[in-house]
Amino acid sequence: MHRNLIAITTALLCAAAPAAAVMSRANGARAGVAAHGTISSHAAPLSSSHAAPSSFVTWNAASKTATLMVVAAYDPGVAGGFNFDGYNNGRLTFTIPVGAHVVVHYTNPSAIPHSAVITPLADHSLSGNFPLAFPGSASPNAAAGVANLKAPQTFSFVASKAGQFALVCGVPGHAAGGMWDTVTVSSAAQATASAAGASGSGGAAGGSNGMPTMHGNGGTMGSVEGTLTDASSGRPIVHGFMVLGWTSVARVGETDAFGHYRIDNVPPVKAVSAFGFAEGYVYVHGMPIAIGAGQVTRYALKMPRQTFADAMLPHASGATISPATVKPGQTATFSLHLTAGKGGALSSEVFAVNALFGHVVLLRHAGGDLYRASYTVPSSVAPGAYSFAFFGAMESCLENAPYLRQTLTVG
Ligand SMILES: [Cu+2]
Repeated sequence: MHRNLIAITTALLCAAAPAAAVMSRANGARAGVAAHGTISSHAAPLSSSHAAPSSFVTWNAASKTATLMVVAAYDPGVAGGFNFDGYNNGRLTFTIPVGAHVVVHYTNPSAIPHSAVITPLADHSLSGNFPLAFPGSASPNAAAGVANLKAPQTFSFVASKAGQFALVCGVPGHAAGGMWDTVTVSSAAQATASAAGASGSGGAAGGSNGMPTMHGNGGTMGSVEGTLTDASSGRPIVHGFMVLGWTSVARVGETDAFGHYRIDNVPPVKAVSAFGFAEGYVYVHGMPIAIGAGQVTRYALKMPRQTFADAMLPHASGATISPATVKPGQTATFSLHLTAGKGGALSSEVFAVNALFGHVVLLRHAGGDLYRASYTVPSSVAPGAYSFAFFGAMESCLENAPYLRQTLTVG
């Protein structure tokens, strides 16, 4: 059987911070992230928990055409935005007459990239690389997705065979995290949509990315704390990294046995990117968050497990730190050999991190497969031996696993 695979395409969406506006408010107010704008293609407000399923489909009997309105993250409160039209985990069902023309208008008002793919129902829990159910049944560059998409991407196909299919997000890990609904192609007389069960906001299969909140810490610098948890099980992720402002403030925290991280003494900034990385998980590009003077920003991420074959992942080798012992204020050279996996191109996110060290060492391309950084150890770093985790990401949100380790001794 021929499977029409969607190529994983290169895009900057995992690597670049989305341009969402961030508002900082003092003392207990939510550090609101204005990631959810209005949707030009649909009149219903985003804050409504559910719109009638029938409002997302129209049927033209004369032309035998079903028009679907598919809005990713329609309801930011359902599974952290990992939903279509407010529904996740298959709860929304589009029913399409066999042989119908199907036109899908896809939008995504959120700052997290998503896409829309119609795939066989049996494939809905793949980590990525979803086969197309019908030629043309996906939004462009579905593996990368697109964020802040207000003008619809429109794609169309012919529902040429009866069967059970799924509408999934093609960004790796998102469908496995619950971002899918159901499409039934049958002998129905007209296209309809219906919903089953409750919303997924408290469900077992959570999505990603809640909203950050803030409270006072009494100082002049800011702090960030929160958790990294498994998007499917809800269990804490241990030894995961929260990377804050990888090209700016370049700070990092690591999760403990409760999945909790905290990063202190962060300079106040209106918006800084936040990424969750953990071995065995698809990395999560979170919302830009605000750091306030004297404030603690709380930010939690739910991360989807990655289940790709090793060949898809980037391959890392030869991590070194030289010299292995330095004093504060002295420079060490960090290097790593890194090659892309079959899943796409490498991004610029190549890191050596240790949370007690606290600062992100960003390795830059130095020719061939070599990535390198000459890093001057800040005088604020306490003496000690720091085991750095080395990893590099691909633009498809995958990174090498396991992470490589090298120790730098400061003192
Ligand atoms: Cu998605």
